[in-house]
Amino acid sequence: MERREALAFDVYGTLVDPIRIDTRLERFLGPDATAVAEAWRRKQLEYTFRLAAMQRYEDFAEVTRKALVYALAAAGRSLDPAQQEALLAQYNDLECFPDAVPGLQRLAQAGHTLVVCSNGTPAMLEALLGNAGLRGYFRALVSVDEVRAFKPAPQVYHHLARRLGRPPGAVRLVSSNPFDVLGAQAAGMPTVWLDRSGGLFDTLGPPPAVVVRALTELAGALPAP
Ligand code: 2OP
Repeated sequence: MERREALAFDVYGTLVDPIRIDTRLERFLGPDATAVAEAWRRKQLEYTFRLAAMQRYEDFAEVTRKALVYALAAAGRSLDPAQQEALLAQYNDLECFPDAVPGLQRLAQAGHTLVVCSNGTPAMLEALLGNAGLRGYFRALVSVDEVRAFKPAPQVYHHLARRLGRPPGAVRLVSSNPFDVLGAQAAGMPTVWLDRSGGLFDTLGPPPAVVVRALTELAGALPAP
């Protein structure tokens, strides 16, 4: 029997694929596109971690813009402002993973409460999830912008729990990002690791008890009450 849970989904890398922006980058950069997309994502996350460590905040749209400029420079490439704007607009229209819609459908049918918890700004999340056809599954979009901190700062997860009116132990974070899984665990939340990497988890801590390879497995993998 499935227990009805409050499930909070990470977005980038979990529901939508930030690396697939390489198809748009290809028009401008040809064969460098995938390497630049990967460097862009790595730098974007690095900036969020560094801002969190410095206890400073610039929103995710700004961080994403600065990370793009860095990734282009690191590859020895440059794009004109209109091309950069086109890429940043595309960041709100990323491809969703093929298991996202069927997985969320099953969870919604089973009666679970679904929300999003993301580094994205509220405007980014509304646009992105609307464009991906996912918005309707979520009761709330919880953005780190509301506490001006980035994952894995504990205040993000405590804020998520407050928004849901539940203690942290009664909200389960679902993420493909190990740093997010471990951050939520450190804040007292049960978690699910969505393994999109072929088994490579962080060595900072053990993977959670619930690991799935696709969102379509999740409804059947949640522990019985
Ligand atoms: C998210 O917060 C960590 O990028 C990831 O959606």
